[in-house]
Amino acid sequence: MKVLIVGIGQAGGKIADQFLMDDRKSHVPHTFEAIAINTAVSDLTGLGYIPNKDRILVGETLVKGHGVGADNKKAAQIAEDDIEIILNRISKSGVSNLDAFFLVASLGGGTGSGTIPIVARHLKRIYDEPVYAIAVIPADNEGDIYTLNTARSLKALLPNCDAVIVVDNGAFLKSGESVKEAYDRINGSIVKRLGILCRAGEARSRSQVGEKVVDASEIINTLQGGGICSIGYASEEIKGAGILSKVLKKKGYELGKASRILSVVKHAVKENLFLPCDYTSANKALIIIAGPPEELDRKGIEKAREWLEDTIAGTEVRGGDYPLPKSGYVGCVVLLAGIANAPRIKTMLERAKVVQEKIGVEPKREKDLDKLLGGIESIEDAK
Ligand SMILES: Nc1nc2c(ncn2[C@@H]2O[C@H](COP(=O)(O)OP(=O)(O)OP(=O)(O)O)[C@@H](O)[C@H]2O)c(=O)[nH]1
Ligand SMILES: [Mg+2]
Repeated sequence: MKVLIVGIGQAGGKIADQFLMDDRKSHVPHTFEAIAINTAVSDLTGLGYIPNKDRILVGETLVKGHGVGADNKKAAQIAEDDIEIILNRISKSGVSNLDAFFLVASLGGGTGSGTIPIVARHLKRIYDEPVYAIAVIPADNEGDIYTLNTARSLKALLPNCDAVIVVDNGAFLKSGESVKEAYDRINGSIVKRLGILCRAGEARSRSQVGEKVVDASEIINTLQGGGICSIGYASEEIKGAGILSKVLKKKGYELGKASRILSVVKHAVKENLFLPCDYTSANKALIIIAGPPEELDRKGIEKAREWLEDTIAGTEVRGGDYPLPKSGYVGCVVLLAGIANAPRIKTMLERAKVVQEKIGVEPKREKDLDKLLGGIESIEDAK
């Protein structure tokens, strides 16, 4: 699958940069191309892999390269004003070969949050290829303005792109870890999970062609109908076979492979989603099992697919394999689409409404201060 990653704002740009780094190191490069959009020069300068020509500075006349300071309405206006600059750059990045656009941004700040729905709407207007968003949402403790920004952005994003893959920063935080360590881990996970998803169907050497290849159309069909989506991941190390399993293997039994596959899939769905949610409310799903070819047991993949089909609300569950001959692990990526019940999103939207009302009320303290200052003589009053 060929994908153009459009990284917007600081978080989005960093993630897009990491996609490109990972792609160029991969044995199947050029799955991902990446560009970055920002209102802040410093964020663009900090990138390491996206070439300078693909770093787009917008809003120069208005904010002079200094960013919008978490004002996502201002960012949305800038994106609308400078949309031709953005679209022109995108049209030069080999769009004719693409299978999909992935726009990535954090919804909590200003630039990424305000720009992502505008770019999505224009790309959908111009191109036939699907437009997906990877939307990072702030952890609960990040403050009111981040919550309100996220809610505003999500409201504009959902109707303007084909699917929104939500990544909850809060679900990843570990105690004792610095913010930078946490971001690096989250960003790495985004690149890893989407890398497996998008590379599984790419042409490789014969030993790496799966029995059941997941190509771009299966990913697109799963995401069709969109709404809120999530991606889970889990892996298990393949340990040396014990005596019992060796004896049983001689007698023709394949012990453990199928149950290992089922166990990693359950783990990914139940405990390791980008957005913790009621996974049973998903409408569609796609499973990719990655690992050495001899571990990719067909029956196991089928069993896992059937389990998920029985578990989720919808009935469309696709499955495939991704052979990685040298890997010591069996891993799986599970894409859940059309999630109807995401309590984390509901709570966030409810909180955003309260914040919005709070902002609408004139701060009382300021009024009191005005009244008190009114009684003080002015410094400029002539005596
Ligand atoms: N996962 C992840 N989240 C990040 C990263 N950097 C910042 N964030 C989160 O993103 C939000 C802030 O968004 P940024 O991307 O920094 O903001 P921006 O789009 O550049 O917007 P302005 O700076 O306000 O113009 C907060 O919720 C942060 O927790 C990152 O590298 N990874
Ligand atoms: Mg910024």
